[in-house]
Amino acid sequence: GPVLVPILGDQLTRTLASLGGRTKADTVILMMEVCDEATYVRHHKQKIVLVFSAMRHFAEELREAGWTVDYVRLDDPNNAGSFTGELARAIERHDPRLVSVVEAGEWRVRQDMDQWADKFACEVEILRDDRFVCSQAEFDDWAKDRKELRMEFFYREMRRKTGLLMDGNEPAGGQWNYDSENRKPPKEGLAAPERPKFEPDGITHEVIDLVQSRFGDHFGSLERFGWPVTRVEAERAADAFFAERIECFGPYQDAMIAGQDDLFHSMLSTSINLGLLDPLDLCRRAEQAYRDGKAPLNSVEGFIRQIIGWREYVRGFYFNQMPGLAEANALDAHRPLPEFYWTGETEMACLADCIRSTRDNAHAHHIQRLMVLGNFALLAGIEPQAVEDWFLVVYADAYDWVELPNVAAMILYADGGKLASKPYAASGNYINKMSNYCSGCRYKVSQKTGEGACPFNPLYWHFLARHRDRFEKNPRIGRIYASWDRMGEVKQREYLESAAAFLDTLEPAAEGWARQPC
Ligand code: FAD
Ligand code: DLZ
Ligand code: SF4
Repeated sequence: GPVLVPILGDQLTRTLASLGGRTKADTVILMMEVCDEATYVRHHKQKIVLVFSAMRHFAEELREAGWTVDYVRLDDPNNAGSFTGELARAIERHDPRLVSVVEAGEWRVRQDMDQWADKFACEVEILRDDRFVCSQAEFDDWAKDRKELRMEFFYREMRRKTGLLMDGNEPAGGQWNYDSENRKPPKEGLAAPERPKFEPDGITHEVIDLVQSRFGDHFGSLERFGWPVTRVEAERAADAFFAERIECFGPYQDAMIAGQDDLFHSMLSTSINLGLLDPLDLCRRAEQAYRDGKAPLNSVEGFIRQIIGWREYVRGFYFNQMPGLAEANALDAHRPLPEFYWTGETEMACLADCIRSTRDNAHAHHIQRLMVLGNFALLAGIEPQAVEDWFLVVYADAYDWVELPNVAAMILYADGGKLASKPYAASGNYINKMSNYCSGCRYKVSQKTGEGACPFNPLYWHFLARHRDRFEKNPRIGRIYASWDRMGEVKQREYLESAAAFLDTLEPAAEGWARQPC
């Protein structure tokens, strides 16, 4: 029989390791739309449309290039509903001599995949996903003798390994990291050029109808669907970023403006994570823009750091820390997720705008995820698993390997500080400095306690006070407790009571938003 090559929904790459060295006459590519993947959490409707449409387009592209593709649709009456079930059926159909597959990106799927060799009579090979710069062995080796894992040191290794932004042995410009230049608050009237939106074609429309009818009650709106669904479209999105937005990407990376959902961000994560764009390629293009004098070093370094730094780092961290990471709850947080994360109905203007963008676009940019949506969940002590489910559901770029480290470790400190040296806790002051949200809010950011005070203010001190034992000795935030002590008991009590009163008003989310049996 032939070689059977299953390609998963986030492996839409023409140079995928499992296709290397294969001949078209001797290979059957298997692609599977399965209910398990569409519902292991109840993904935002745009995410399912994106993945199915990109899969269908990729299958077409492969067929046009002469490959044989066996494509199983979700509405196939015999669809077994899972990768393992569909592989079993495909093995019966094709009687392959070998199944060759690239390792899955999610722990959950890898567990199933590891059973395949025992389950099936034919040989099964699982190949490393070489679309990442750093292999797992390399990451584990880097991590093994370190008490603390820090992105910055890992990142320097990746710079040396790839040669990106290196002048010999030295970092370009003399510094490794230009983050201190990337914190400009938004100035009055700041506006970014619009990113290209890709009108749904026939294939996408068909998928939209399917998703409306099968997953119509999932979170999120489909009206503004405009994600790239092919490599060609994704390249156009990248071209637009390099031509129009990279210059301001760095300086305004942490800025937020009500109603401006993309600002100067690349908006390329969905395409990178699906495999439509090669991350290293994008980094080389960014470096070229700097070398040609078309983009400043702080923008280019920032962009490259997000990709070969953060993206590679969280990937390595995920497999290094699983399965424990999914259960971690170092701060012992047990409050249920508030209902407003799903409905957007809150009088906090910052949260309402971030949730609105999330619903309309299946996207929010980094600082919205980190310092608004994440910061609130941290301060309010929301249970990590509920927050993780929410982040996995709502973003079109969300896969467990990238979502979980960002949520559990980066924003919630649920790993007890293995990934980040301090919790990203902040009061309303930070949001006010970096956005224009507060001027349109019912709450007063300058008011510290009492009715009408910005809830982030008392929540911030409530968080620090309840975790004093843990954070007092932290060299990066320990000193804050001196300010707390200087306040005196009356002021402290006002903070704690204001926070408690606010927390009492939070309506817990109804069951079933994130998970429901298929
Ligand atoms: P840009 O700002 O233009 O950045 C360029 C690229 O760098 C991104 O496309 C992405 O590939 C990479 N990148 C940047 N930051 C990170 C990071 N922290 N981790 C990994 N890659 C990064 N990103 C996801 O792809 N999927 C997720 O599920 C996801 N969940 C997140 C949850 C939280 C709580 C936080 C704080 C961040 C999360 N991120 C996630 C990272 C980041 O927010 C998104 O990658 C980014 O907003 C995507 O938009 P962009 O392409 O315009 O990014
Ligand atoms: C996200 C997703 C969805 C919604 N549906 C499918 C699918 O039907 N078939 C498929 O191959 N992949 C899908 N994906 C992406 C997978 O969840 C992703 O490839 C794995 O989780 C990676 O381990
Ligand atoms: Fe958010 Fe507080 Fe500002 Fe309102 S006042 S927008 S709640 S930070």
